[in-house]
Amino acid sequence: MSSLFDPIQVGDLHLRNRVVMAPLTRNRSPNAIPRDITATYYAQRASAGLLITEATAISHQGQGYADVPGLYGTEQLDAWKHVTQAVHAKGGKIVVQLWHVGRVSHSELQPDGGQPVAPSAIAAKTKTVLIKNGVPTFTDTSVPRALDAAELPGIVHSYAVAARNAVETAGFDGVEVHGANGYLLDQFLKTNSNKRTDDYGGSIENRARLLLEVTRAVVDAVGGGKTGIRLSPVTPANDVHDDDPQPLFDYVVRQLAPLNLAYIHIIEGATGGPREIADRPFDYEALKAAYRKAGGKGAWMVNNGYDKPLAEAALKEGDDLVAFGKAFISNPDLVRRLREGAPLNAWDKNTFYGGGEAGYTDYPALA
Ligand code: 8OZ
Repeated sequence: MSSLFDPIQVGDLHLRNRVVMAPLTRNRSPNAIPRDITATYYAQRASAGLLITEATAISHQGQGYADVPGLYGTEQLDAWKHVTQAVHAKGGKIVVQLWHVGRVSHSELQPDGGQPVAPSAIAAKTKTVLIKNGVPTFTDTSVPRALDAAELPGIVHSYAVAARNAVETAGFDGVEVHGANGYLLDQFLKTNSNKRTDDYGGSIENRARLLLEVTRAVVDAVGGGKTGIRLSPVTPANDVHDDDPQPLFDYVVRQLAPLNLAYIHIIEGATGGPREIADRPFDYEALKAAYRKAGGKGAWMVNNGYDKPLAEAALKEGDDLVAFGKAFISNPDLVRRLREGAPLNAWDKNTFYGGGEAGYTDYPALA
């Protein structure tokens, strides 16, 4: 039986252990450009088997929050290059999470102050963060406009361009398609946010179409061995809900199986919250079985509320990788602490989003 601390080959990537740093939004990139402290932050955590960056916008239209980074400008790519170099200098591996927020945005963050875009013109009952007079301020998201089907190829292309630039210019080891947490691709998947009557709405096949087109385009751009995807079948994050998620996600992973992805990353339950949701049951073992039965060979990565015993139990059940979120914020040396059974530093919620080094690069490692 493999342990959390054994190496593993994941697509093109050789990982030194199975402990993954989950993507974590930190809002410390003014003008969408990561600063030097971001290179320090990721390099401090480079002993993870794999680092997944915070969600990173593939286009200006894909931006939804103040001070989150992007991948669509030269300065952004140059800044990320410093991050990947710092991580590689420590022997780490890092992929970037490709993000389009869809309707979870505000006109102030959009090109020319326009409306955010979505499958349908239905506002998300959720907040975003704007900076008002220098102060991060929770603000209702704007009412989106429904995307015209003729705009979708351009969005697919933006993902592919961002993926290629991420690998070829910024030096990332790969990319993760953000298909989770109520952002654009998840909005297309789910019944409460997608009321379209064209080829991108209605049936499961239609609602999954954009996510699959995007993933295929990213695979064409950088290769399946450098591509992962994150899914959250039942999360209520950002006001998404599906009437029948099991057949939807079973279909999605069956379609992903032939793409030879590096990994499938599943958020179990409510993102950052309870692993079980009473009125949203879901069978994750059945999902994994559907992927394997369809010939899917990618690593199976699980996430949400894991500690060491739960992570070890997951590996025993045939999962391959475990992604830890908040514990990695407050423990740069989380891998060592888990291995040695050392106590973990507590995290400070007040410094999750925005600010500088406090609560970012100043959590102590073991001596
Ligand atoms: C927390 C705050 C803002 C964004 C996600 C990208 O949930 C996020 C996110 C998380 O995937």
